[in-house]
Amino acid sequence: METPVALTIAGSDSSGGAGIQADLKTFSALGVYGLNSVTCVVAETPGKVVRIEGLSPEIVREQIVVLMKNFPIAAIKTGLLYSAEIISTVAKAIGEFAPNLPLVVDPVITATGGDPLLKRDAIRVYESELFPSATLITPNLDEAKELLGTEVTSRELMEEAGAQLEKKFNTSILLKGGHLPGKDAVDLLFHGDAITRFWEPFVPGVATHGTGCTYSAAITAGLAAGMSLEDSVARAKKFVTACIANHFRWPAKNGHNIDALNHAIGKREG
Ligand code: PXL
Repeated sequence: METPVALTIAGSDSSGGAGIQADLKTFSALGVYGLNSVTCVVAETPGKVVRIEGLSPEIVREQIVVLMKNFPIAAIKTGLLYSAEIISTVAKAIGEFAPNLPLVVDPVITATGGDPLLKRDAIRVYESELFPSATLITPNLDEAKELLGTEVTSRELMEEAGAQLEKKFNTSILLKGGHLPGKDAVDLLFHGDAITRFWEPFVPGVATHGTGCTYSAAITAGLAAGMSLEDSVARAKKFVTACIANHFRWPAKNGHNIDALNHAIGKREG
C-alpha cells in the first residue's frame, strides 16, 4: 500500500518536542509521510518561550500551495498559527485547494509553561474563518475557557462545555481534560450525537510540552490512513501517553531538569 501523506501547518519549536517537530516525528512514528508549512519560529525550551517571529503570510501560503499541487495529501492539521493574518491565509488556502480533506485544528493559544503564543486578536479569526472548515477541534481546558468564556473545572462541566463548543462551532470537538486532578487523564470526544470517553493513566512528574501537538498530529495520521475519527483518537491517546511515559530527561543546567517527549516509542513497539 502507498504510504499516506499528511500536512502540518504550525510553528517551529527550537527544543524539538512541540510544534512542527513534534508533528513530523509523530507522523513518522505512525507510518505517515509528513509535509509542513512553517508559520513562525519559536526560540524556547520546554518551560520558557524566549522569542517568536512570524513568517510572512505569503510564504506560509506558498508552502501549502506547492505541496497541495504535488503530493497526495490525505489529511491536514494546524498548530500554532501565530497571527490573525496567517490564520486567514491558511483558511483561504485550505478552502481553495483542500476543501474536502479531513482537517484537525489544534487551537494553540498558550504554551504549556504559560507564555502566550498566539496574538490576542487572532482568536476571533480562528472562530470565523478556520473553524468552519474543521473536521475536529482539540481544545484543552484553558483553550475551552478562551473559546467559551467560562472556566471548566470538573468532569461534569467538561460534558457541558464540550456540548456547547460542538454546537457553537458546528463540528466535532475533542475536549482534553488532562489538567484536571485525578489518576487518569480523561478526554471527551463530541462527534454527532455521541460522546466518547478516552482515558489513560496520568503520568505524574513529567515537565515537558508538546503533548497537545503530538496528540492532534497522531489523530491526523490516523485520518490520513483512512481510520475513523473514533479509532484515530483512541490510538492517538495511547500514543501520546506512551510518548510521555517514555520521556527523555537530561540533568539540569540551571536548576531544572529538561524533560522531552519520546516520539520514537511507536516505532520501538512496532
Ligand atoms: O505546545 C504548544 C506549542 C505549539 N507550537 C509550538 C510551540 C508550542 C509550545 O511551546 O512551541 C511551535
